[in-house]
Amino acid sequence: MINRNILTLDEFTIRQYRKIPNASGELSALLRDISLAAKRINVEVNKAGLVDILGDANVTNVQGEQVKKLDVFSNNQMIGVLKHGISCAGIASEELDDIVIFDDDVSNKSKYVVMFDPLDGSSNIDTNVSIGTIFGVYRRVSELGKPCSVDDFLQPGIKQVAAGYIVYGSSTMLVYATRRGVNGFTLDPSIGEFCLSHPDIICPEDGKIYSVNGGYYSQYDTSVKKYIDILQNKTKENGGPLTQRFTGSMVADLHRTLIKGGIFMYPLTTDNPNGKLRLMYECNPFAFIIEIANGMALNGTQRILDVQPSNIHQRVPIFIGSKNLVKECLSYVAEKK
Ligand code: AHM
Ligand code: MG
Repeated sequence: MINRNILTLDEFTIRQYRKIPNASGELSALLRDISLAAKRINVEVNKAGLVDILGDANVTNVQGEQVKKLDVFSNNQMIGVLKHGISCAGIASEELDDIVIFDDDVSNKSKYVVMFDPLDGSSNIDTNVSIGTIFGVYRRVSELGKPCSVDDFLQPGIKQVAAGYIVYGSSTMLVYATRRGVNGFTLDPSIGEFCLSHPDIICPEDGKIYSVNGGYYSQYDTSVKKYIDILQNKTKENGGPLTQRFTGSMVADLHRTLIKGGIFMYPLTTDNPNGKLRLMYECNPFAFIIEIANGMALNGTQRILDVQPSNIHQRVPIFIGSKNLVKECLSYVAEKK
């Protein structure tokens, strides 16, 4: 009997699927594929600050390839691993206008489609703020054996079978959720593997941190302003005082919210009257993860996971995090309606 103190991502997912009768292991393979892309993206993200001394976008790298912008690089890595794997019939990416249907013998038999934001918060790269990759996995509704179709992608978030993110931060972590729970894995650079470090993550029911871009205060509607005023003025007696944090990198802000509790908001603004964040690549995956972890995610009137998408790139407002804070937020934000 080997004493295994450390469980790698692969060992963990295989352990999970062995518990499910007739499971094919496709989801496990898909997560392995995504983790490979994440490791490659991580290497490039770590080198981002060296671009000026190692070369710029017009220079070729050691493999003879052109050095590409990091978000294009990340997008290509995600597409590459999913196309060459056995589990994915097609993808949609925040970086691309249209869905990509893989349409080959293996992919046409694959059960899943994946929607992702390859490098969220990339405007933060210059200043070393954490950035991330976000993904949501859906079971196809189109016929197996044929190419997947746009209907596979236009499913509400509640239909996700798994969702996750990678945060390239002080450590690199991969966190993913299935209906069985949310688990976090930290990249051990010495063996190049993601290792289980945060089993069974639960988002605390309350939190001390709220996260919103206060610079847009004048652009928020009255009900949102009122709720922000309430948060700012909480005293010890009513659960305060609270801390405000907003990095401009959703993955970093929501990773903190998931672990420590709190609320993250990106409401409607006059500049972004439909909201800024994308339903399919940003909001649905995080809504799924936070809900599985016992939190809540709303668009102001409705659960994010129930929103029926009409367009793969549609945007939504979002209020997400600890259950009690999101409920409290709703009591103000819904007042207007
Ligand atoms: P991106 O997909 O172009 O990187 O934009 C998404 C990011 C989120 O990570 C973050 O929460 C938000 O944009 C910040 O936007 P703003 O600078 O408008 O507050
Ligand atoms: Mg994004």
